[in-house]
Amino acid sequence: MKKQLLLTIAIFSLLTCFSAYAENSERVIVHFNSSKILSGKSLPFIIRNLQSELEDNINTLPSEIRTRNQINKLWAARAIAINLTSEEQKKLCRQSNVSQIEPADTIIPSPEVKSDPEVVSSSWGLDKINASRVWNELGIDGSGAVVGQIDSGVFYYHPELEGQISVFRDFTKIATGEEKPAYDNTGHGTHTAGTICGRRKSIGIAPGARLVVAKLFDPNAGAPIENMLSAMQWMLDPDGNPDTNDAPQVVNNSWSANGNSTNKTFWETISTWNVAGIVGVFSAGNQAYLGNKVDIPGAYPHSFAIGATDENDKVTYFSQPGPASWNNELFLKPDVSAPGLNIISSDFRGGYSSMSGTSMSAPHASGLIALIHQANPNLSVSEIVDLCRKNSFDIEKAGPDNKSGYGRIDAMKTVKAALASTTLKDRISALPLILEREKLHSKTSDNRMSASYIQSLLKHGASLTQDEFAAESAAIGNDGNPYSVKILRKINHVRLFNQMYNSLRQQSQN
Ligand SMILES: [Ca+2]
Ligand SMILES: [Ca+2]
Repeated sequence: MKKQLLLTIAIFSLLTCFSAYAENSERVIVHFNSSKILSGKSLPFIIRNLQSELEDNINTLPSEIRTRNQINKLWAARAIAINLTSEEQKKLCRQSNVSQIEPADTIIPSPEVKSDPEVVSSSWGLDKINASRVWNELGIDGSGAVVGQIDSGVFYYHPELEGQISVFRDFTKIATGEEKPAYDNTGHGTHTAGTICGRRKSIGIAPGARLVVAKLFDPNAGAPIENMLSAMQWMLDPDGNPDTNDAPQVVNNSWSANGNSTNKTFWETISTWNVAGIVGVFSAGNQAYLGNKVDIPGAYPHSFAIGATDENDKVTYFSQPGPASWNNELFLKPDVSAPGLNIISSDFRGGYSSMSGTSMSAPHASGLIALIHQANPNLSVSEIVDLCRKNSFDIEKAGPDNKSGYGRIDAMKTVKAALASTTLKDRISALPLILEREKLHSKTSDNRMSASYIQSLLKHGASLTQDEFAAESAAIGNDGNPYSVKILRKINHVRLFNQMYNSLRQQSQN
């Protein structure tokens, strides 16, 4: 059985290897077979393990190849980018640990900027998914969460995004790796960033979240897959130090490549994100009218694809449907849908503009995941995806369908379910992690991230019944966490204050 599997892999390698045939030396991605399963491990362990696994694979290459300059080590993808002649490619194809060789300069098209002629209404999407109810009734606004964004960059000085951008890197010119202040020259990224975390509470789903921004797209210029794989890998370790946990918990990807294929370029990187606890959110694609199914990487069974809905909860004419097909098996896609028609958000020239596309839907879902993270920081990627699916509002055909997936996302219902899946004790125990993240992602003396996270704990504690609070107090009192006692004391004060306030109010009414 094992032998048969290896044989299948070998045939697959030969088939895909020769497709990259070229006379002269060309830049290619060499993909290696994945071996180790790393789920349940810490992020530093995962990163170091993948890095050393890649070194082992590089060491199996002929010495004249492995000592070559300009090898780009794409450990998250279990791959390298390198210049090879066609003879060398053929030679590597015969190696048992090489699964695929493909051109590195295949272009992922720049996401279309579909500007609507005029601003037609307020940001209806935010109300439709009940985001403001989550802030007001549950005290949760995404504080403590970090969201990654792979797009056209962000206009740093937009008032909606002031203080929201933690790190920026320009991947359009990968060779220079030059650090610059965040900028956006198409408008697409500033718009999606506003929907994720615009902080004036009029356009952003998670105004408390911070952004890690990778710029990949220039006007009318797509991104070569080598740059894209590099940016996706960078999300796991933005500061280049595997021991610091500065990775985002969700990465918004309002881009896609043609899905009617068996293209697995991004397959391993998505798997790596998943074991690292990073939810990859992808737009489904905007060409349903051409008969296209959901694009990759959203079409992969292990990634999260978002379709677009309008104000009446109808899937838009452009939103690409499922199902997706892998290894002769069909998968329901998109996973869920979110507002994507006439969406108002931040404009890269300042002010606001309206845009349409599944590009606008994905950031609604990414913002929701930041909210979920504040409610329960201990959920795995599959648990988060599951919560989003199960708590969506059913639309189109009854039950899960290949137009809308599980339905249109509902932030209130989903975040409530996330809160119900945890305890106050577990939320408090995540505080050291949030404080570490704040140190890595906040400007000096800004403690907005942890302060708002703690505020939401107080709100949670105040909302418990007397019995629930007694049970939580007993559990928290024994956990030996120095933060717990302090926070418990604060919650006690809030509860006593509320009791006093309510009885005074009652007296005055009598
Ligand atoms: Ca790091
Ligand atoms: Ca349905």
